[in-house]
Amino acid sequence: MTLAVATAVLGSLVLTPAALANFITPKSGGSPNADAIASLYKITLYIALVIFFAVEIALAYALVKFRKRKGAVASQIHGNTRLEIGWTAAAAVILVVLAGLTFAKLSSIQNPPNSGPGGAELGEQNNLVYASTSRKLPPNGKALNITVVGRQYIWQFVYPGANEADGLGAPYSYEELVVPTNTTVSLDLVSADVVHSWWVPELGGKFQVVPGYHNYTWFKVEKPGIFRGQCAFLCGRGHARMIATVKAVPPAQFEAWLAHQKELIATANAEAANARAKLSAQAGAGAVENP
Ligand SMILES: [Cu+2]
Repeated sequence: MTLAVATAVLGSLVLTPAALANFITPKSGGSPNADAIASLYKITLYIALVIFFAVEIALAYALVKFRKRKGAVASQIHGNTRLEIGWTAAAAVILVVLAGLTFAKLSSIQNPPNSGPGGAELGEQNNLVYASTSRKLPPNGKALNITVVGRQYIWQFVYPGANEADGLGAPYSYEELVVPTNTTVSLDLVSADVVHSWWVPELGGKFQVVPGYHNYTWFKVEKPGIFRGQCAFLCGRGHARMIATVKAVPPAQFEAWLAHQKELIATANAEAANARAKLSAQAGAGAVENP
């Protein structure tokens, strides 16, 4: 390898401090909870960096200053009460500061804000069937509630819009979750089989999807965009394929998409019912018993 190539390779490996910070801190920018997680992480990281360098510099100083020299005799020290109280108290102060910062930020991570002006109009779908202490709703109680079903190996998203009579007929989609911008989206996470983990890094932290339980999270996307995620819990041999995409579109476009989706599903269901009726009406050699 020539020197020029080696320099180029080395040059590409060296990151600017900003790029490095993005590389080692959580992704954010999609939703306020992800932003709050990232900023809390950065504050903790910077405090840790200051302490790390202070300790390392003090260590290097001591190593050089008190290195072995000819004729030098090490002083024999047995304890130093002031120093010991000092570092114990300093560590406790750091701990208390970090805990205080974490608790101060926690509410902005856990509690969703109201939808912004121009967000999707939310009707009666917000009435909760089951009261829950773990589901957080915005102060005005209005959120677009979507059920996320984890199953080997695909994510299913069930939107509001079921028939009032039987609770069936809700529009749904697989793999791609379409949401309106400027609208608080509350997710009800359930599993159809094994444990999965819902994770779209730019929209917040991971949430375990456990059979028999309901877990809740939320996000609110300001601008149209696409956010990619991936099941974050090894759930079987197809785990790597279990991807998720969140597509945020303007509310009007969302309403149109949802209506179209409902129509497509109704048409497909009608066709399937037709095909089933034909099959069960068959007679003769090709007869199929319909279970
Ligand atoms: Cu999975």
